[in-house]
Amino acid sequence: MIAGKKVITILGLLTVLSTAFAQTTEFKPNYDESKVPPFTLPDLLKLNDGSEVTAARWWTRRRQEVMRLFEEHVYGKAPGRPGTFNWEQKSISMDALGGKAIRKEVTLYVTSNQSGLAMNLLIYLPRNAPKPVPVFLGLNFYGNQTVHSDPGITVTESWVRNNEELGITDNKAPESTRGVRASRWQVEKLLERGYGLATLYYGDIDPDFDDEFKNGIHPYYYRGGQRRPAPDQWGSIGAWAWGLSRVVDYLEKDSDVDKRKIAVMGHSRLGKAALWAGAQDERFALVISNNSGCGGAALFRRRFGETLERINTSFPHWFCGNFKEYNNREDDLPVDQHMLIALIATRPVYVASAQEDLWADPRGEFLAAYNASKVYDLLGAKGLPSNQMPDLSQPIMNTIGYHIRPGEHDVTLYDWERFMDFADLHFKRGK
Ligand code: GTR
Repeated sequence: MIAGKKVITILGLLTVLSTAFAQTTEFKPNYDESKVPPFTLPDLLKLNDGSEVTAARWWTRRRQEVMRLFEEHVYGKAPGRPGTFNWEQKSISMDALGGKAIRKEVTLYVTSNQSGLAMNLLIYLPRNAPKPVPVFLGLNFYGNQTVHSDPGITVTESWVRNNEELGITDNKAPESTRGVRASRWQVEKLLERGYGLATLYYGDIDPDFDDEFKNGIHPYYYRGGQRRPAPDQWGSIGAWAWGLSRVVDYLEKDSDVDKRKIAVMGHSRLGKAALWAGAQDERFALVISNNSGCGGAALFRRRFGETLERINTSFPHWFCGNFKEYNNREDDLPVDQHMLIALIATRPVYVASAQEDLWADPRGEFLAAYNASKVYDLLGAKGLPSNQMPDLSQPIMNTIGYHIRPGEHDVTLYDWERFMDFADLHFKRGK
């Protein structure tokens, strides 16, 4: 008995030690191009049964196949458009930002009785531009009040991630967070060029922490005693993408907005969500990924910077359960991210990288966009012309667009100016 107890104690000790070891062994990202392993990308232009994909077959078969693969293995299936959906305009100003803008706040509900999940949308429209106007839609990280110092914006009351730099310490956004992310949104510049902006806090759809999907949108769709999404059902990125589509449900009804000219834009984890939203929902006329990296525009198989295992470890709630099967097995994953970008074809898609953002693997982002070009070219649109990355600040603007700029992981005025150039080009607008 006593010997048995000792064995158990030693085993216990070993478990504690090995867990502590696993937690302290630091992940060392590869930043050396010569250490990128050789790999073969899954062929976009072969059906699962091996037959060739023609332009017609892309639309009738291959696109659906690729979509199913992403749903089943990467982001999980989302529930689609809800039966009951309504909204309420919470505020409107016809002379916001010194008369330059119309500002609206609209709350979107997923239930008919307006209790439950509320997504608070902020919209700026250029006041003097002829309506309807094209709009950029993007999720924000810390609440709508961060996108501009405009005192008319309601400060979010939702749970937000703590961020010492922004003075958020108790998961609640203080007044002082007004405008702290203004440089990432460039509201005035958008308005000057005739664009509107629609934005909402991503945590209104699903708060960004691993609570095993008890909060946020997921529980609204549990069926028959279900307690968390099944392994092939949506994680948080799937939920954020779903929320972006719910905003389009509303924007389509707003007569100030040109519903044929809605561009979805996202940075970093929200760039991952923007790409997945754009892939699934063809109402997004244009899609922009900014520094979206692993699980966004970057190729998993390069294992450069953030890796598949690393992202599943740091953010176990982002992808579907099945995705964890591919930790350290990138080559077995039936897709890679060039296929995600190809799902957007032939709508315009723009991928933006930053030189110092090695964690997001700029070359991997470029190569995914380049390899998606096969589908664009097959369908008569123009992808990226070469597998050589352009120089810094030398944007390419075909139906697939790309730039890499100097600097770090961020959204800058330079990025926005290129996004607007790209939108001008495809929405056929003069400068
Ligand atoms: C990092 C994560 C990246 C990216 C980024 C962000 O911690 O590893 O994949 O999503 O966060 O969203 O800012």
